Amino acid sequence: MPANLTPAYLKADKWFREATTDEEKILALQEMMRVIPKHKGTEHIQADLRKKMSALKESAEKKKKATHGLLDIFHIPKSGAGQVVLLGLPNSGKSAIVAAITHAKAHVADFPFTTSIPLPGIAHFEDIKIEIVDMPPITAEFAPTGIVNTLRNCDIIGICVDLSGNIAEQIKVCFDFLEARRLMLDPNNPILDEGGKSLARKCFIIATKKDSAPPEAIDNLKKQLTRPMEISAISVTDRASLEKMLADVFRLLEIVRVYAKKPGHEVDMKDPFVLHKGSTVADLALLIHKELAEKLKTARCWASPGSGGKIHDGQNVHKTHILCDKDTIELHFA
Ligand SMILES: Nc1nc2c(ncn2[C@@H]2O[C@H](COP(=O)(O)OP(=O)(O)OP(=O)(O)O)[C@@H](O)[C@H]2O)c(=O)[nH]1
Ligand SMILES: [Mg+2]
Repeated sequence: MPANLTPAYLKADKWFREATTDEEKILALQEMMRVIPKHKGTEHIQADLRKKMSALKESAEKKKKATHGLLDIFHIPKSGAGQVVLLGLPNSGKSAIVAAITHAKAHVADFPFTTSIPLPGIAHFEDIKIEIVDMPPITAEFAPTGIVNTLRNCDIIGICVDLSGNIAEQIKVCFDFLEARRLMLDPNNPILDEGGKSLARKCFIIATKKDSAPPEAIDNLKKQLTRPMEISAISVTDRASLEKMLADVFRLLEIVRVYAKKPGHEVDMKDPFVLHKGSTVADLALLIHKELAEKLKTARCWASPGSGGKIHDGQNVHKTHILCDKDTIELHFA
């Protein structure tokens, strides 16, 4: 009986063949097992996939034990309100961004492959911190092995495109790289891990070196995009463009800042709690302390001016109340 393999299966198969780590191969195999047409004609392939999966899981486990305690330079622990990992071709200006908006000692140079390992830095946006990770470059032929892990674990991928260079080539290389590894969000075909979490990441374009690009470069870039994507045009010599890029990142992170107030005390406006958009008063209590959350009785809210004036200052709110950016919340416990 013919197997009649579908385009979705062939895509996952390509992902598997191009994967360079056991973790990535396991993800691709899971996807192949999920999308393979389930009928008699594919039974032998399904059995082969199961065999490959158990061999890979065993090998991954062995490697984990063998390298226990060793540092994985491509594993960048998250810090701050969100993590942006930069992706781009050599010389596209990744390190210059990290050097311009963080205190990290990113090495900027006018020759390719200057950066060889990831380097995180902390940028400040208003009253929160955003982590920006400088990365080694990719080309059509080469990408460092661990780079997919760094990208897979971030909140947002910042695709750096040098506006003064070959825009079409940069878009093609970066999009092909991300699509082949299922790192780009695809609402029509979401890829989830075993826990139901998305394996793809939100991406946006950081269009670099706008000071030395021809005026039509941005329009040219927009024409090259095969799918809609936000663009932040920057130059490291233009502070305002970098501030605007951080504001774009803040919006893309879809988070809210909430200031906690103890009853009878002044509000602490310096160090907000950061939650996902749509979080409630109960989520805030949980973030502050699990045990306290169980004892949460009532809450009062001083809404941010941008929330539409539906809440008056100090109004009692239910624990299911959805928080807005810059709300001040006073929690009362039993
Ligand atoms: N005119 C101008 N030059 C820039 C800008 N950003 C970066 N450059 C220059 O572009 C060159 C490459 O910048 P890098 O930041 O080192 O590029 P990279 O993407 O980190 O390069 P790799 O480490 O090889 O991946 C350097 O000479 C920078 O000075 C910019 O906004 N305007
Ligand atoms: Mg660099």
